[in-house]
Amino acid sequence: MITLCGIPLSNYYNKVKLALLEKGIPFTEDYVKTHSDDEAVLACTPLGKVPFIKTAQGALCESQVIMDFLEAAYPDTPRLVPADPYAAAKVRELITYVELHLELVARELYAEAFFGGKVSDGTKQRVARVLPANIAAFKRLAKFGPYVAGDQFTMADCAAWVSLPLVAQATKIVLGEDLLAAGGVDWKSYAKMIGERPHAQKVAADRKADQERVFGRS
Ligand SMILES: N[C@@H](CCC(=O)N[C@@H](CS)C(=O)NCC(=O)O)C(=O)O
Repeated sequence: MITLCGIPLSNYYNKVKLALLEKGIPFTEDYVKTHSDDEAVLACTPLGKVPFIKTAQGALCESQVIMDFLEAAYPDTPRLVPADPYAAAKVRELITYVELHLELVARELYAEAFFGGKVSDGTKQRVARVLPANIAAFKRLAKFGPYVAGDQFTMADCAAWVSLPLVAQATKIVLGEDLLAAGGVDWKSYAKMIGERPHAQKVAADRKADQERVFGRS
């Protein structure tokens, strides 16, 4: 049995959780906070980032590594990448764009957007400069047909559904403009459509409950 470790507030945790649920893979959850100095945790996730999983063979960290492991280790569950190697690579290409070129750039704003901190003007200027170009590039690849990679639900939707709203919210709160919407990405309709899936509803409910527990608000 797989154990998913991390926190339900984490987008990367929820990316893997949605995949586990969509694939019908049995798992349990273990609440493990970020920035742990516990040697047992660092042995599983050396940077202390979440999520990580524990398997019968050992631990694995990095959400996309975990996704690819699940896809390979559970071939008889619903596929989250097409069988065709090129189509599968196009799905992973989109995930890279969402996470490396959108989410990781917007992440620099999270301290101020979500956690009561401050980010420097230099950081804001950098994000405001880099993100519009990256969003335009993402738009060239994304299909929204209706799923982000085309007409099938894939692991790119697990990644996009958890991260696009954060990019939009962080830029709106800190820069005063939702750069995704400004760039012509109708992320709200997309997030609503994916959010209607029963497994996405479960992920969202667990996230909301954790947010209320931690911050006393949703
Ligand atoms: N590339 C990692 C990113 C994971 C990540 O950044 N997780 C956040 C929580 S959403 C975290 O652990 N942050 C703490 C840190 O960066 O030290 C993955 O895909 O798993």
